Parts: sequence; C-alpha cells; structure tokens
Amino acid sequence: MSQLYLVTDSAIARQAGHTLGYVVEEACRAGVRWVQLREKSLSTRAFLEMGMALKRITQAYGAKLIINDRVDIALAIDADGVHVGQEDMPYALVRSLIGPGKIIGLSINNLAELEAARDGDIDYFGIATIFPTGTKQDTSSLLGLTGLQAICQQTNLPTFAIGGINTGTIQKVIQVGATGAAVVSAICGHPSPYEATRELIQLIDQAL
Ligand code: TZP
Ligand code: MG
Repeated sequence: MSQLYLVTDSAIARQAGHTLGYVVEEACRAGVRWVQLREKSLSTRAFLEMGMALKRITQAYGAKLIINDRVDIALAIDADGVHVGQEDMPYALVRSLIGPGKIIGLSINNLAELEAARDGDIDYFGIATIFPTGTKQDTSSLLGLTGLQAICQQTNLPTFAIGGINTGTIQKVIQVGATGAAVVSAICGHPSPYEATRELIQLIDQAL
C-alpha cells in the first residue's frame, strides 16, 4: 500500500480549478490509500456532505478516509478514523467515542509531544512541520530533516511527515526514517492531481 497521504484543502483545489471530489478521485485512481478530510472553514452541514461524498470515492478504491478534528462527523459517516492535533480533543477521549476498530492519528511537533503520547492508543503520528509551507499559517517551528529523524528514531508507530513536501523533498523524509509523507498543495494545487500523485508515489517507492 502506498504511504502517500493526501490531506485535503478545498480552497487550494478551487484555486487550481478543481473540486475536492475530483482531486480525491484522481489521487485514489493514481494510488493514494490515505485521505484526510481537513477543512477549517466549512459549515457542519457542508463538512458532513463533503465527508459523505469522499467516503463513496475512498471506499470504491479501498482507501482510508480519516476526518480531521471532527469526531462527530467521523461517527456520522462511519469514517475509518480521526486525526487530532495537540489542541484538539484528547486522543483517549477520541478512542472512547470512536471505538477500538478505528484509526487515530495524532500530530506531534517535537520529542516532548512524542514522549507524552508514548503509551497512548494511537495508530500513527503526523510529524509537523518539516519544511516551510504556505498552506498552514499557524505552523510550529520547523523540524527540518534532523528534527524529523530524531522523532522517527524514537517510535515504532507509523510516521507521516508533513509540511512543504513535494517532488523535490519527498525522498528526503523517507530517507531519514518517516514511514510516509502527507501532502496538501502538492496534490490539491497541482494542475493534474493524478500525475502529481503518480510521481510522488514513485519517488517514495524509489526511496524505500
Ligand atoms: N500541518 C502542518 S503543515 C500542514 C499541516 C496540515 C500543511 C501542509 O501543506 P503542504 O501544502 O503539503 O505544505
Ligand atoms: Mg486539529
């Protein structure tokens, strides 16, 4: 299974002339098997409807659909899991709400946050922020490859590096020990989400 993780941003998709449904379908067609619906300014109703639409697509391709922040939406659409950050609902509470069979991803930004989550019931870590990115404004300090490597060395759980990952940087994060890479603009903002995905997956596979 490809370890490329698509995180959505409908505004970036729109600027590139795409709907989010198109981006996700093209990325799945090209081999993405992890999709996170991450939308910070949609109404609950629009978020829910987008979740239902993306679930139909991801299910058709055998891809996992993870919902960012919104446990209620994940439950409502029976998504595969929830991704939370340090300021969101604590992962132990997320687990008690979504049950044992679902996936929980936690964003961590440093070794202290990894330590704090060490015995937690978590399925993977999102490791942020690796490189400069224009996609997220409130990014924590940059980890760079050295910071990423230090975190990956301290855990056996899957690790997805995020932040400024594109065709020029993706192999480097795999080479320093990340299990996979999560991208927003490299797919959502690309004129061909299909071609972008193909290339990113190929680069990961070559770096393994
Ligand atoms: N968390 C840390 S950086 C980031 C998120 C959601 C955005 C990454 O976007 P891009 O376009 O892949 O740099
Ligand atoms: Mg969050």
